[in-house]
Parts: sequence; C-alpha cells; structure tokens
Amino acid sequence: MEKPLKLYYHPLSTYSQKTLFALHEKGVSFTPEIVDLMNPEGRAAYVKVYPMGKIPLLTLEDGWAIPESSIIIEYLDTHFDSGTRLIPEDKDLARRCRFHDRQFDLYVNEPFTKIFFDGFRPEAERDAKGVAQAKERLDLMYTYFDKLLAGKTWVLGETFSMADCAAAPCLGYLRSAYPYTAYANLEAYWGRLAERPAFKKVLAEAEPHIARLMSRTASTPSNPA
Ligand SMILES: N[C@@H](CCC(=O)N[C@@H](CS)C(=O)NCC(=O)O)C(=O)O
Repeated sequence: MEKPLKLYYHPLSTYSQKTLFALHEKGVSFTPEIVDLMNPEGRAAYVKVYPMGKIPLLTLEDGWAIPESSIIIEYLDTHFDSGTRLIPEDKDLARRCRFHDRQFDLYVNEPFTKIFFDGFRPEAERDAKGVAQAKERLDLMYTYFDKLLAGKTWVLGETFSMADCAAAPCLGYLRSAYPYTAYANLEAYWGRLAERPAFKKVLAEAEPHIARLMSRTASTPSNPA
C-alpha cells in the first residue's frame, strides 16, 4: 500500500541524505521516489513536480509539497512524535539547533559542493579561485566546529538534533574531498555520526550509487585536497 508521505530524492545528494537521516531517526515510513538530476529526462520529469528542480521534496497525501531539507525536518518533527526529537522543545536550544543547521548547510555543505563538482569539470573549465575560497571557508568552519565540539557528543551537547543530521552527509564526503583529520574533535564527531544506525542506513543506500557513479565517470574527481 502507498504510504501517505512521498520523498523525491537521490541517495547521493547531501540534502537528501540529511532528510533521510531524519526520517530514519524518527522511524517515519515513506514512499521513496528517486530523482536522477544528472539525467536530462529525469530532470525534465522532475521539474514538472517541482519547477525549482531541487531535491529533496516531500509530498503529502493532501497535495501539499514541502521543499527544503530543514523545512521537511521541521514538518516531520511537528507531526510525528515517534523516534528522536530533532528540534528541541527548549526555545534557546531550538534556536541554536537551527543556527547550526544553517552553518552546516550554508558554510560546510555549499563549499563542499563547490569543490566536489569542480573536480568533475574539464581542466579548462575549473574555477581555481572559487575552490580556493571554498577551502578557506571550510578551514574557518573546521576550526569553529572543532572548538564547539570539545567535550560534546553532538553539536548541542548531549542532545542529538537536526544540526547533526545536516552535519553528517557533508562531513562524510569531505573526509576525502577536503580532509579534516587535523581537527581531532571534528574527526571524533564524524566517527559518532557514522555509528548512528539511522545514518548507517543512509550510507548503505548510497553505496551502490557511489560505485555506479564512479564507473560511469570517465575521470573521477581528482582529490581536491
Ligand atoms: N536548500 C536546499 C538545497 C537543496 C539542493 O541544493 N539540493 C541539490 C542536491 S544535494 C540539488 O537539488 N541540486 C540540483 C540543482 O541545484 O539543480 C535544501 O536544504 O533542501
């Protein structure tokens, strides 16, 4: 039987992984709808569903569509009491959760995306300046989060939250794209994220797609680090 929630996503997309992590943490079931934006036909079909062409997108039985990973997670946390609470009830903790969610999306995930996709471009079309700026931003954020995470289990301390769902996908890819091994607290934090059963599920779904992507690409992205 069709489940009332449908998620349009791709297992390799960081923002999709963030949302999947949240869905698994909450134990919310959904109908998966994989969108391949790299395939022109897949993209053309998807923009009919969501003209912005961004994934993830959650659609509800009553016809509402919810884009934006953080907004989807807000929706899930408001409407489902099951599993992990992802936005704390305490208003100050909730504000810090949303702030760090923004930090990971805008200043870690976006620079990662810049570095990653630049690696797929032909040499002549690469944006060395843009990549250098992305690395500078990441250096700043690695320093910031390494300090913040000292003595903490999760970004908010002992409380796991949406901010950790935002952190895991980009930190996972950055381990090879722009390593942070020199930042011991951040490195240890990644280790804890990778052990969460809900994120293990996300990684297991991504694995065959990573293998397929690598075999499909004539030149794999050079390690931008
Ligand atoms: N702010 C959005 C970002 C979504 C986003 O950029 N998703 C990427 C995949 S990870 C995408 O759809 N890229 C395709 C495009 O920009 O055309 C969110 O949090 O959901």
